[in-house]
Amino acid sequence: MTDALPDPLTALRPWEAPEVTSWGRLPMNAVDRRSGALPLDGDWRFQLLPVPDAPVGGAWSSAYVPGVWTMQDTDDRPQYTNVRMPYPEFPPLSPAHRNPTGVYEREVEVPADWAGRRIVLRIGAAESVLLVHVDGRPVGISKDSHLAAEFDLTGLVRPGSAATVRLTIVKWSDASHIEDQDQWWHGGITRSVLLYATDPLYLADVTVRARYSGELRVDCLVRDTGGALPAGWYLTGELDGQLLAQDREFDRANVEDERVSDFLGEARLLATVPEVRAWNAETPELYDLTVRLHRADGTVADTSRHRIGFRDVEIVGRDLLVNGERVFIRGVNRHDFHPLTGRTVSYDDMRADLVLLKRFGFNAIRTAHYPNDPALYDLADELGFYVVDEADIESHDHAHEIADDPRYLNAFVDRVSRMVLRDKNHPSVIIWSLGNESDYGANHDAAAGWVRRHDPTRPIQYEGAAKLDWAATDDASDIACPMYAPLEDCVAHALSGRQTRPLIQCEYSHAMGNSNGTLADHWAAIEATPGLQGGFIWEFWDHGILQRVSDGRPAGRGGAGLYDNGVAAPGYRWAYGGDFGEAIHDGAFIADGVVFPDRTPKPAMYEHREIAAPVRIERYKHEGIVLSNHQHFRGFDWLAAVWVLSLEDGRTLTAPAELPELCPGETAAVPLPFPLPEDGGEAWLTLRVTTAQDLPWAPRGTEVCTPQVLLRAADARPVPVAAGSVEVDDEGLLVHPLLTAAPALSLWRAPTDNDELGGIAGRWRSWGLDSLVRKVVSVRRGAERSEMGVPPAEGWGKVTVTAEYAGTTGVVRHRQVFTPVEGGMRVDEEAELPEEFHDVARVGTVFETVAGLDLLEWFGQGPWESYPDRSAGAPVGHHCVPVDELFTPYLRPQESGGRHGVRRFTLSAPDATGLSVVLDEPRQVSVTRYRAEDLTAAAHHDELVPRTGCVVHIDAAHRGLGTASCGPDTFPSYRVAPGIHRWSWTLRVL
Ligand code: IPT
Repeated sequence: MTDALPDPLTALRPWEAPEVTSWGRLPMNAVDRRSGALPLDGDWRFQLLPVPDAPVGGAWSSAYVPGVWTMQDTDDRPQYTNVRMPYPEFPPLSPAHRNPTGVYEREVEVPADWAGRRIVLRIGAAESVLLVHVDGRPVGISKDSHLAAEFDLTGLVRPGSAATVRLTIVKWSDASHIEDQDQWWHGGITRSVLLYATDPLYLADVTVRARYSGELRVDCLVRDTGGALPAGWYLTGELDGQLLAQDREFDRANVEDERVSDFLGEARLLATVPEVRAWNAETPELYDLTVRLHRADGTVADTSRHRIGFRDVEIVGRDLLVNGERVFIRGVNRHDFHPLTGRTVSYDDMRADLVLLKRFGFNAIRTAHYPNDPALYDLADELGFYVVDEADIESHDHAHEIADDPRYLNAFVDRVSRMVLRDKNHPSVIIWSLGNESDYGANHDAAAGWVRRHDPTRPIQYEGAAKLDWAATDDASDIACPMYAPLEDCVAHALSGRQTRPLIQCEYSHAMGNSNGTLADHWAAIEATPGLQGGFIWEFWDHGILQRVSDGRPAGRGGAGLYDNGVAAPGYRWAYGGDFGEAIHDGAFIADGVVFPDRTPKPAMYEHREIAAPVRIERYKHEGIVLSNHQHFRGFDWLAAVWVLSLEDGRTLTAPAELPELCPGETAAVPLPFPLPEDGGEAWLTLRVTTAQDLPWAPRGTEVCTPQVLLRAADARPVPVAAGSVEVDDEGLLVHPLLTAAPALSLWRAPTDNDELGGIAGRWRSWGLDSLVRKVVSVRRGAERSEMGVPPAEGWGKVTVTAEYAGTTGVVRHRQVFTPVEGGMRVDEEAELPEEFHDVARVGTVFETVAGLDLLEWFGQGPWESYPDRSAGAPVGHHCVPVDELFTPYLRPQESGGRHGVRRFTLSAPDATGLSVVLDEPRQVSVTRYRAEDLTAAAHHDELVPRTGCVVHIDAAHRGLGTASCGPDTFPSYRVAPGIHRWSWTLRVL
């Protein structure tokens, strides 16, 4: 290629021309071209230019395709910003002197047997502007970073010889201003590149409409490279191996409306499938459809294969119906993300994402905030997910300016229409989304108009349109799809009588760090309130990039296996915003998913699984246990179950469970599986529900849910008999052989992301809760008759310690009464919080133990981490977890590892020595290797140095988690009030 003449593609400066959405690019379509294609993935010659019009030099390195150069060995690193653009230039401009531009080049051997065929180059996705040259000749331009671009190379390449393909990718452009999504900025080619050939007579598009009734309509477009179509071509279709046009089983099957213009062939295949197995997310029944285009002599010129599903989507009144049912949308927002490649995801990765979501009760995905990899939709069809397919439009930083800017009109319509053209045949796609966070303007209406005409079978949603008035009926959105709306507003709207359309939150329950508080409250309200149908949790991934700590580089594709259980290997860490030295960044806001960067589920996932339980225990009554079916389309035949009775005294009884035959929505009483033992104290009955057979997303025996009911409440705890003595020093601190730090008052927790970004931790710091100064007021040994109400002999060993904990704006008075009892001591505590401390993190006790007590066993909620407003997924029972596994390694260290509703626990060494604690009532307890200040001081998990002993918190009250990093705080009922708090616990040596 000669660089002497100005290259027309570069000369156009298309990176600053929003009107130019493409040049020379073929129309998007839904024809399947996977078979027979020539993959061009692998190492390409590569060089990174400082700006797009810089001359291409002679020095090449190499880069892997598909892959972003920002994750490979270049000096252009990933950068994370949320709302703001990473540079100040106003749309449509980009930084004039710093616009990394990757030039990828390779030779392609064009198969000799492609002679006479139409040859097409497909670039799966490139961000943000793609310029294509072949043998130095300009071929085309494409924008729209998350959809494929195809170019016709027929006549430009010679079958049997090699062609040089050059792909130039400009990182910053006018398009970046509408790709301002909350994710890492990268540059490069993110999906596969391939070359394929067709007959000159070819299928230009296939549009499938398959209805719940069994009616099938397949509309095909036919073209010929020569322009004019040859006479006599025709189409056939085959459904699950049966020819549509010939099969007797279909009562109406034929080719209809065949219209042959000279240049554009249109034909429609029709059929009605009797007793069709309908598609829905619970039973995703698919049929194989093959469409064949024949030449006049009957030979096949072109073929397209589709997996189709028969289903209807409609809005009736304020309900979104799938096959006539008002389904709940248990959704999550999903990005194409991978910690080693940044943006390139394999089929196996996507399958693993969806399998995990399925196992945790999700049934819907919003492809935030752009069309995801095409294979994701195949998997959603197959595994059963409702998909909100979202166009690649987010102009967040300049939303208002762009929404009505006619220069961007093309881009809006182009991006939305191309998505629809690509994904229209997927039964999983039930809603089109016009994009995210781009204000609302005429450009949106133009795009919506195109969709309504082209695909009237699916509703449209766009948060920016509906947010002005959820009840409006004249905007671009068929659904009110707010983000982070307070629950009470949603309920009030549904009850207002004004509701005109379904209310499904496009984002809610922000999963940043230790979060997703009040999720169960949300779902209780959604399920109880007609008009509310669910929403999409923000988001699936923590986008931590695996980074080598020594040189700060992304580990890249070589980093496979350098992580486990959510934690990066020594010498590596999960990078978030700022970790690549970015001057402008938004920190850990990129780590806000329900899974860690290696897809390890966070505890919030278990909460979700239980909230989505298909089988529920409604109540325990004289008639037995009342079970209900909380699905929409199926019974319980895919499930197996076993009853587990957990008694406080340590016993666990099990019995096989027979699930009743229940249709969706039905309830039935089943008898108690065993007589309730008369002794044993508190008793909980759990139905452990698993898959009864191997499913595509779960082997037989996979746990599905664990609904639970209380059969018998705890008896009043007997007051232990006073005996022996306790040792307390002059400072009023307990001296105990197993404790290295005496029990003290704790009001502080390492702020969660919600605490920090919600401004709550700032308040705590201003009150001085992170650095309370303890002053002992008095230490009294022995008891007075009047005080104890017991004979002196029993009170003599008792020690009462009064201390003050001073913050900057208030003082907490704290009293501990240590009463020796058989085998240990009882500790009664009381703390009086002044009015100033009206919403603290916790009120409780903290102490530290000697090393070696490495196993925690408890009776209470578990085994997962749980908090007062996130405890639905943790059934009460006997749990046993090594201390090192109790902690949750959130990317930015924060309060974690808590267990809710703990009644008693033991901490023991392998030789069974250790300590036991019995609590006066179910309390929040945590046992970790870290003090709150250790966690507060660290910015990344790898900076933490575990202590050898245990840091134990017993909380009289612990603040809920909420979601205030982006959304509502926890409810007032989960906050810690000022005033007097009392709690007590009994400590014994094992
Ligand atoms: C909203 C965005 O749509 C989403 O991309 C993500 O940024 C999320 O919030 C927070 O993580 S935008 C926010 C400013 C409400």
